[in-house]
Amino acid sequence: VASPLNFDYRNNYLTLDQAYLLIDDLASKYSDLITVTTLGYSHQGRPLKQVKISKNTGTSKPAIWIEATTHAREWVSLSVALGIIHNLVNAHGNTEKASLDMLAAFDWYINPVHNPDGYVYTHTTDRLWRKNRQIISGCGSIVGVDLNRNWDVNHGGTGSSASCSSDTFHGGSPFSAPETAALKAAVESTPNVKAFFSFHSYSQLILLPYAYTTATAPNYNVLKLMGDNAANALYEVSKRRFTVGSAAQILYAASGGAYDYFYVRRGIQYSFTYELRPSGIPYFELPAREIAAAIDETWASFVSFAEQIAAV
Ligand code: ING
Ligand code: ZN
Repeated sequence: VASPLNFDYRNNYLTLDQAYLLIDDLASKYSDLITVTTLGYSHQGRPLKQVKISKNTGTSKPAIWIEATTHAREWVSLSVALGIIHNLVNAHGNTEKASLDMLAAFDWYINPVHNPDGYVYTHTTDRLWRKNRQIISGCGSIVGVDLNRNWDVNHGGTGSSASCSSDTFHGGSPFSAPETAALKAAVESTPNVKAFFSFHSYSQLILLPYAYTTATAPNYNVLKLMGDNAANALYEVSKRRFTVGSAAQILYAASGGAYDYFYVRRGIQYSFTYELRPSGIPYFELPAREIAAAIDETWASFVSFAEQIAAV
């Protein structure tokens, strides 16, 4: 039966329409747990879906925010976001290995496709497109802002470009992209946000603040221990090694990124960016047959993070 709930997101990459149908169907199936809203609209007018997963336990809980598919070509980040949504509500995959009751500990907020215009473009026109599809005055026919350079932390600084044609074009000003402005507002209107996660690919890394400077973050040692434990949990599932460290120290320096913004500007102490599989070739084009393994290994590490964050 061609119900969206049967879309096999663990073995195929979904189109935007399929992913949105799946999310809406999950929300109607688990209406006691899932609320889907629109946190804003993309440049081309597509909804930015916000999935809230919350169990009514009569107590208020800290929130954890997740965003994925900031970069259009990083398809496995959407797969992992869908896997997290599914595992949070449904005893699927490795959920039973969680010693923590994830829904008793936190309210979960997920923006699974932060860049829907770019994502559609990678399906229709250019598989390796990265930015959004924004028309910018002064850029002529060259479109697109790098949404992970458009946040207000050292905006326009090292590791970002003022050139319209660059893949790291930071945009004219912080939050000039409707997508980042909308996500900023959504996160900032959420009470008691304890942690923030961005999902990207590729390189098999768990990145800690900062990206914008090689300086060492105040709680680096705590974050490094959390990340190492999460990477070990991942290794137990798939024997894949993920390296843990600050983006500027182990990958490259980059200004205007989302997780630095929430860490530096909003005081969210537990702020991470994943770089999912693969480690190298074939880069952004992870074969569909590896999606399920990527979801399961990432989930194990994610549960480890949740356990550790719940304990501090
Ligand atoms: N890598 C990230 C990028 O935006 C990153 C690395 C993470 C930079 C967090 C800044 C902040 O360049 C990919 N693959 O997109
Ligand atoms: Zn990316």
